[in-house]
Amino acid sequence: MHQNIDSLFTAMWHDYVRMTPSAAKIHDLLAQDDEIINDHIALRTFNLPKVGLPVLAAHFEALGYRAAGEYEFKQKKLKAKHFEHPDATKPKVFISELLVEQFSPWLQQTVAELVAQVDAAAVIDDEFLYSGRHWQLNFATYEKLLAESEYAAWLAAFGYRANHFTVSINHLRHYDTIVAVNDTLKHAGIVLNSAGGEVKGSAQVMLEQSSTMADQIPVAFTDGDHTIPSCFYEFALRYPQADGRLYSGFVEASADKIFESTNAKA
Ligand code: OOG
Ligand code: NI
Repeated sequence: MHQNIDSLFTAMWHDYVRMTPSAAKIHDLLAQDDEIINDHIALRTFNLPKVGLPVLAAHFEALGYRAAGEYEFKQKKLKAKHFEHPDATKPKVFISELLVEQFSPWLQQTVAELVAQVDAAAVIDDEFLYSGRHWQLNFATYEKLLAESEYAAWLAAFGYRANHFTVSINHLRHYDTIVAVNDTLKHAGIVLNSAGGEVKGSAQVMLEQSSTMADQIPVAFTDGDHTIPSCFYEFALRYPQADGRLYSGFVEASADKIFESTNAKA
């Protein structure tokens, strides 16, 4: 387990930027002379005991994080939880898991074979949360997974690492609205995820979110390199609750569309 929250997120950021070259560019574009505050990261996994959501969560719980919200995505066959730290300046963590038993026998068998290749000791290593893929994967299997579940294919290709970081718009001095952030990004040629509209959520649900479409990078499969969607960047504006504190949860209907940021562009 990691000893320190900040060093864990720094290590995850370095891995994430390698997967997502545009994130470094966007970070600099929005930062100007400000510091960028990370609202949250997200991790994905399969719901098999060796690597399930609780296994990933344990790394954060050991650092003082506590489960704070639960979410279900029936169509995508996913469950998720989010975790918060008592120190509200620490990023929130959104962890989802694929409900493997709801898929075809072929997918269940394939995922079992991938997870069987994970060293049981690796999952408690300090580095696990930015260690990537722990299995062999050929491109035909990736494409066949993609036909059943985009999430399964992404996870098979990229494994254990942050699939996004999130710019806290609340902490950007030069932006008051998510639309202004989106406009800056589009002017810079960044493609946003428009599933369900560029802005997901509203002041009524106390959270507005937008995201880029994932970068495309070459990934090594056992039978050669293929360029596929990697990771994306998210932007979140949170609204104050009655008690004056910013809403700290997630919104199922919005999250459902954010997942699609790793889809291949149409
Ligand atoms: C997580 C998607 C949900 C949010 O902020 O609602 C999410 C994922 O793509 O793994 O990040
Ligand atoms: Ni997110």
